[in-house]
Amino acid sequence: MKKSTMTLLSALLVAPMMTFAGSMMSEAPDKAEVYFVQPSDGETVGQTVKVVFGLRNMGVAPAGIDKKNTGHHHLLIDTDVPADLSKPLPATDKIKHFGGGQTETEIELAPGTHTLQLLLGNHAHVPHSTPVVSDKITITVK
Ligand SMILES: [Cu+2]
Repeated sequence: MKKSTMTLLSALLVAPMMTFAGSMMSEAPDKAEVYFVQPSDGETVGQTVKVVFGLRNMGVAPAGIDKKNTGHHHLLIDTDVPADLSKPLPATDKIKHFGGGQTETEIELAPGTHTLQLLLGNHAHVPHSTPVVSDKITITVK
């Protein structure tokens, strides 16, 4: 097989995959808003922290369920929102997925200052085309 034919074949194989990756992103309604019900920004808390997630103008759906205007929560602990939001969010000890559709959790934090932020992801853990992200709050653990 000629090299040029090989190149063409590779292009044909890769192109649909790129289209697929692009379609992993979902639209979010303009007024969608994610926020912390608790704790509050600046609050001093114990080492076991109850975190309650709030969501307006969108619904919560478990990971894997592709339903318009829904997503599931991700809690970012002591980290920034990833630079590339076109890919599924990684699962790390700083990025917690709530793929079961949970709207609250309890986390253990060491004494000191910590930041928390919420980021909604779609059925495939990809943030929406307009990211639905909360303010980053700072709490003090005593
Ligand atoms: Cu996720």
